[in-house]
Amino acid sequence: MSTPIVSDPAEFLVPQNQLNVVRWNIYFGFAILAIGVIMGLDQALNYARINIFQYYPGIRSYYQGLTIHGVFNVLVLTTAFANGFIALTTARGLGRKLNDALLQAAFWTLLIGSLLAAYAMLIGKATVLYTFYPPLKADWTFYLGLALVVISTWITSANQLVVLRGWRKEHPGERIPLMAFMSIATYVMWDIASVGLAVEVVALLLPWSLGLLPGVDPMLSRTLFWFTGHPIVYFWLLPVYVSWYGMIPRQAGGVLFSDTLTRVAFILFILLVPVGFHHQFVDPGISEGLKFTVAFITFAIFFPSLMTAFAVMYALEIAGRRRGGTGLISWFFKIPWNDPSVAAQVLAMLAFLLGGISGLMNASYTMNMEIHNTAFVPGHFHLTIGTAVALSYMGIAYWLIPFLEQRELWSPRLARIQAFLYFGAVLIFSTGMTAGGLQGMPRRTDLSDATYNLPSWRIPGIVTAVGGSLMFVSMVLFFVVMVMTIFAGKKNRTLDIPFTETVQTPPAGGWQIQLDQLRYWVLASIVLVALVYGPFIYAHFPPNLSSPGLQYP
Ligand code: HAS
Ligand code: CU
Repeated sequence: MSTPIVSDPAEFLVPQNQLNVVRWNIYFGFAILAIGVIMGLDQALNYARINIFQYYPGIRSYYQGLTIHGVFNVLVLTTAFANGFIALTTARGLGRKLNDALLQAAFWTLLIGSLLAAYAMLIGKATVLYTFYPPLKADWTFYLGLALVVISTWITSANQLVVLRGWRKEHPGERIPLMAFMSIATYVMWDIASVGLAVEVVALLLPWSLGLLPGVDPMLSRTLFWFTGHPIVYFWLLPVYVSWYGMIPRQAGGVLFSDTLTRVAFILFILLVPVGFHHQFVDPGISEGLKFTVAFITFAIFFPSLMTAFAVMYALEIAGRRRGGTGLISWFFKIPWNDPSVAAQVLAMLAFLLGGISGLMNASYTMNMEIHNTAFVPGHFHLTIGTAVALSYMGIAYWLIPFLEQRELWSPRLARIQAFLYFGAVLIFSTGMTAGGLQGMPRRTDLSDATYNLPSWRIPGIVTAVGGSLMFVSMVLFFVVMVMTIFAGKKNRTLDIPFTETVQTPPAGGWQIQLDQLRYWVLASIVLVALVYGPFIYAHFPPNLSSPGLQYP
């Protein structure tokens, strides 16, 4: 006997007006992705020293294109997708409608913020890359825009907590349904993690760009940025984990074996927020002891993903065996590979195995000395955010857009081809980047115009460009399938969210019920944050606001 992971398995329907807001979040995110992807083609070709940005209307430099690529793909798309998708999974998980005003407010805040940032980047007044390290200076509209994007996530989080409170009143003593637990834990983690970025932007960069502060403190700003900049990758990843745990087992025909393990994995992400210093292993002004400690916490944050790998693989194995798979690995070929939603997401998982390995390499202090600021790093993150997350978004879209439109997916075959093409392409692309990075090929460098080059970068550069171009072709196919589904998909009014079942109901007593007390985990996380970041902030206070700004033309 297995148990659904939502409160109201048969009956609850999210109201249509709320589904509309979810839909606009998702469509806005994908529209932004389309622009980001066009910029990406230039970045990939640049590694083969082919320069095409001058054919892009309004784009003046490689760096301007790179800024748009980064900000659109990893800051705007991810937030829009999470705000829409996780609002939906929270409502469906708890079997309750969301708060209309908060849902609307989150969408408009995100939209206005994104447009402000887009405006600054497009007019060439914010060529600062997605990490916007000062003393590189952007127009105030860029910083204000990003602040609004972050605020939209807080509004979404508030919405979840309001709905959860209502649910708890009506279900005293009950365990939070797993799908809602995962969704809420994702935003609770992010609420803690986003504080660094918020302080950096609102207290330092925005007033500086408005001329209210005399200068900026690059060291402090970078540290505040990376306080958020590491856990932000889990804000991108965890909505996908909601799908991998909460939907894929069902879609593949399997079942999730442990409710408790799933909750513990999400809680570990809340606990282990303060690892951002692993992006600053080469920065001066941070003690070796602190770097060493953070290297260890980074290895610890490997575990929730290893737990996920184990749990999801087992769910897939159950599915494969139910479908007649036998032996050690043949079950793997029995899962429904012809379902593009499953295929895209399982391919995304396979890429994440490689992305995880390269993450471990980055996190290893001595290895980091070798690869930091080289193409190895984008080689790593195009397997993680660029595939584990992005290809999963596409896989989710292959049921979500039909669900939102109540139409069938247009050409599942093309969608399948798209997923496999993307997977193959990204493997080529990342191989080029990783191999080049090991030879010192730099990241974030306009190589087509650089006066220096090494012969050993030539082949990796070409491989990167070929892989990136194929990724671009695959993305075009994705958008074709999406647009055709919206306008020409066959009407079908019976579709629902595919939610998983677990082998057992979550225990109603014992230590497991403490897992739902999110406040304990938040408190523990804050203590750890204070221990890791407290000494640094204390030593760097008051900020040294003496650095003048630099503006890239
Ligand atoms: Fe990272 C840099 C370390 C995960 C994204 N990372 C970046 C940057 C980005 C990024 C964007 O320690 C660049 C930032 C910049 O612009 O400078 N990263 C890690 C570690 C992990 C990790 C230890 N990263 C991610 C994720 C990202 C992401 C997730 C986006 C979503 N990363 C680093 C470090 C740097 C870094 C350093 C700084 C480098 C530098 O010097 O600049 C870990 O969380 C990874 C854990 C993952 C696993 C894999 C689990 C596998 C699963 C799939 C299972 C497969 C199945 C299929 C079920 C342990 C869950 C089954 C089928 C079969 C039969 C096999
Ligand atoms: Cu990191």
